[in-house]
Amino acid sequence: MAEPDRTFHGKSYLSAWVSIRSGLEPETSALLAESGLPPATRSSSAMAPSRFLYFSPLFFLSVSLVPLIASSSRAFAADAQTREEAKDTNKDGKPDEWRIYDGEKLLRIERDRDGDGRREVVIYFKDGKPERAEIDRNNDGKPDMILFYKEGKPDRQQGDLNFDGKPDYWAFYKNGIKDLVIMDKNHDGKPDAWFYYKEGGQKISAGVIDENFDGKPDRTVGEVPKEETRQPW
Ligand SMILES: [Ca+2]
Ligand SMILES: [Ca+2]
Ligand SMILES: [Ca+2]
Ligand SMILES: [Ca+2]
Repeated sequence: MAEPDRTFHGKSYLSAWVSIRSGLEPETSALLAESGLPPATRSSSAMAPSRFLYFSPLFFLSVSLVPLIASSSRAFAADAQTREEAKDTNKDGKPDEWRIYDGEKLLRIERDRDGDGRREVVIYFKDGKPERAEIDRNNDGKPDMILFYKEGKPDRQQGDLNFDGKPDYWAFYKNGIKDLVIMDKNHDGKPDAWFYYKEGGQKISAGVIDENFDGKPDRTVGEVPKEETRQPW
């Protein structure tokens, strides 16, 4: 078996994943908590023996980023119909979570997770279930990570890890559990890495990597599902 690719923009995969993960984990956990699912793995598995663990903590857990939707629907917070309830969930005396209702109907939850006054997480609800979650990880006012729910469970996600406005990360879920991550590591718009998750969505069981970005896979590790045809959207 070939050694897995251990570099990612000059960093080892491990350190790259760790830094990506640490950026995403709070959001991921929060979003999954909203959906009623357990938080994403907080993997200590980087210490474990399998060589695939280089990837496994990783990736990115569960949320996803998306630039595309620079939407900002927050604007209609001021609708006459809506009301906002503020909460101080971390008990520091300042509100950090807001629930916006239309009458009794929950429209969205907004969060300021770092206490800077900006609400970087917005979770949209429909019929009482989360429908979409957006995160602005670099505080530029535009979401760069988005998680779509289906029937209240995570369904797919898309993200812009390098904040260039173009998606480079996609994740797919089955029954609310992540089972495939596709990445565009060199940010040229073409996917070049695929990671398949084991049942449970916490460990990677197989990966395919196009290391020189010529569109042809150079490295395959583990057993890739035969019928896999999913592509970034
Ligand atoms: Ca904030
Ligand atoms: Ca952003
Ligand atoms: Ca990008
Ligand atoms: Ca690429």
